[in-house]
Amino acid sequence: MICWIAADRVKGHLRFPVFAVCMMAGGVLLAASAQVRKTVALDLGIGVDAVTRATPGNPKGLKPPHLRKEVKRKPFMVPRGVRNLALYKRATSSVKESVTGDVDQVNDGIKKSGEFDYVEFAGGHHWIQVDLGAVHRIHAVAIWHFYKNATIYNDVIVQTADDTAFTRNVRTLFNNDHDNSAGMGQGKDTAFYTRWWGELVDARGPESDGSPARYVRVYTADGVEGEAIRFVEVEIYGE
Ligand SMILES: [Ca+2]
Ligand SMILES: [Ca+2]
Repeated sequence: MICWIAADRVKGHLRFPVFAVCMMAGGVLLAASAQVRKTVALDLGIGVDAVTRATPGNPKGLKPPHLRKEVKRKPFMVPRGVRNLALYKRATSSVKESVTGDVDQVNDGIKKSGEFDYVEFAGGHHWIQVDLGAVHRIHAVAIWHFYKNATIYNDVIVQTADDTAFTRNVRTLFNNDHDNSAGMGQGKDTAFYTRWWGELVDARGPESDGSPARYVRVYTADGVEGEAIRFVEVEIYGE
């Protein structure tokens, strides 16, 4: 530790110190302040004009046992500067041909839920995938399935990996396949109604500094009443 002390000395006695600066202490304080990053509430861009304000209501059919009670989502805090990295990046899917729409629609920035605002896949358990082009630290994955008519989709699983084929360093961020019907492992996350505010998957990690990812996959099976798989938009927030 390096300190300077400026003082008036009178007859060999220290009369009063004028200032003392301790570089080590200062350095520690600076380092600590650098670790505490300014966070802001994530803005998903879901203003009135951006989404379809669907008629409220819930499907009257089956209610899966792991269905979550709907409550207003708390502000989701992320470091300042975190933005949607998925927009217009390369998107692919597990199907050769969609029933309607194009896979590019999952990251075209359009989150409305009208007649032509989604890509639809035939039954099964399918995925869409976005290549961020490089490894980023991601903090959230936001998903809009078709929501004009509220639906509960089965087996929603969100994973990241280091390669496009998902063979290396596969990590699961979200899995609500409570009965392992998709065969990818039993998930502990809850089922949810599709809504205009989207489903937000937390990727901030234990240190709140995000998760490294390049490839992000979102799996979905058909709805609890047999609804077709329809993706409207997927956003991946990171830096
Ligand atoms: Ca879209
Ligand atoms: Ca299931």
